[in-house]
Amino acid sequence: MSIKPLIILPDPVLRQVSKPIERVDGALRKLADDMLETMYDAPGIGLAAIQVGEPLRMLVIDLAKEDETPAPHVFINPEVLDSADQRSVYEEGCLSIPDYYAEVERPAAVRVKYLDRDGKLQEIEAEGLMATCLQHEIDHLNGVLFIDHISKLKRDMVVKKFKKLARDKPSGSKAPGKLVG
Ligand code: GNR
Ligand code: NI
Repeated sequence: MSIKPLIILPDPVLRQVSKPIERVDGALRKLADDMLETMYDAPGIGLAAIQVGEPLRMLVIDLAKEDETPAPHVFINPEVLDSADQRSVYEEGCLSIPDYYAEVERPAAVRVKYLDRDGKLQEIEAEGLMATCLQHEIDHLNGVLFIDHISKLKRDMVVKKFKKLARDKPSGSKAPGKLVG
């Protein structure tokens, strides 16, 4: 298992639409394990493959608290079959947008079909945090970020801040990006 570097806003990779997975094999399960390890290390409660630079329709979620037994879930080619009319609001964050949080309104419950890590077709009826997290992660598979669900004013502010951060301190370097300008 290995921890992979996270892709951070405004990297255009995050806007890619991820591709359906054609076969659930050992290499894919290895990627799922690496994603789980990366998510636990961060730490976060969910992670989409595109956040580690793999444009594949796979996501992992573990909602167990730190003092609870881990409960890793792998979702391959997830599809929302139904959404509740009822909405719920959660304060969301994203490992690709570090240290920024905002309230997002989404359907309070969703029915999702997916393949599990054995390639077996499954269906889940999720509510509460699981419903929110699944929708947040499925958005990633479509190149959508939680800031796309907040006001344009707030979104523009966040994007501007992360563009400046990337300019001042390019990823993989500890030194400032430029000497002047
Ligand atoms: O760790 C995460 N926490 C979180 C909190 C509320 C709603 C969604 C999330 S997902 C996020 C990890 C992440 O960025 N997944 O893509
Ligand atoms: Ni996210």
